[in-house]
Amino acid sequence: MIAKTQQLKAAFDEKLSAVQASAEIDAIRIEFMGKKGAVAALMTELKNVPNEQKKEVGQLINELKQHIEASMQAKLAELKKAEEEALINATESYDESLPMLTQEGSYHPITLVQRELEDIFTSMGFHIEDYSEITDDFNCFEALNIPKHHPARDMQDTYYLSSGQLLKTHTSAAQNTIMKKYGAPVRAIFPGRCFRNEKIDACHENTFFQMEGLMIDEGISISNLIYFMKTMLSEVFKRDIKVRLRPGFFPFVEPGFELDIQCLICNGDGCPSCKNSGWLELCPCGMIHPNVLKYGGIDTEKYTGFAFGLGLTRLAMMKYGIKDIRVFNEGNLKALSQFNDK
Ligand code: FA5
Repeated sequence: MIAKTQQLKAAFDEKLSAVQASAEIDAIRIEFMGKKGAVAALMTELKNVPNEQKKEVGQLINELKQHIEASMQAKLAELKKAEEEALINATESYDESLPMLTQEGSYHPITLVQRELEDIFTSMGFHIEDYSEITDDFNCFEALNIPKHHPARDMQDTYYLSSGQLLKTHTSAAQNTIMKKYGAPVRAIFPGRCFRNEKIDACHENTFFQMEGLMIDEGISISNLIYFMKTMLSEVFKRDIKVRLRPGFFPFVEPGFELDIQCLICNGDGCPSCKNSGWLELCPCGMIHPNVLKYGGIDTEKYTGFAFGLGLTRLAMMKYGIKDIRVFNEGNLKALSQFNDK
């Protein structure tokens, strides 16, 4: 048996050294390591070996198996590398003067609106922050004055991950991190994708964009908030639009407001895009609740601030006259490319 094992090893080495292409390795694997292969046959014979030799022969067969596997792997890697290099080196001739066949890409309407807003806010001294789409209960709710079992959680049907984390339901989830990172004074905007388990219709998606903004400094009041909101809207629409400010409840602001704009699809008459109300909820906002400032490590005796959570997807609908929010996520390039004015 010992001699047989050695012969098999020699036979394998000889066959492997003759292999020229990676595709041939499989045949060798089957011949030697397959269910009915040479090594399996050797294992069957092991039962006939006298007991005192079994251990030694068994060990030899195991070593042979390891040798075969390792050698095949090394050979495969060597052959694949050579084959890839040969492919790269293969000279292909092509005509450099031919026009490109690919169609030029275009920006998504949300990207266009987001960039426009970023320009407006950076010109007013805000800086842009980035924030991850996966967050946790503390950042998304608790640090925003929404403790566990608070009814306000029902307004945002949340996707939880098996890790215990969650997909952020609103960009406000970044407020605490930003306060801790920069302290006060601070002016920041943070656009991002949000996720809610929503019943989808012409103005609700389960995946949509918001742009959060916050400003914290000494002596900040509601008039500052209204000034920034007005400036932002007049810059984006570049024409007169009707807005209304009404009280709105969010546990993380006090007082809180809902800033609606008159629907630009139906000019206020009512249509599916505005749920037939003539108005579209666009930008809730308010003065940051002192508890939220405290969670963020801000001195509430010295500083106050405002925050807003602009519905970026809905803003893009209004700006470009897109009647149905589902267009944004459908991936219909023909529909999405028509708004490009780069
Ligand atoms: C919030 O998400 C608050 N975090 C906003 C906020 C920030 C308030 C800071 C106060 C201070 P709300 O759930 O209303 O609020 O969403 C904000 C905006 O996001 C809405 O006005 C709307 O324009 C947009 N929005 C909300 N849900 C959807 C949805 N399912 N599809 C598309 N847009 C949505």
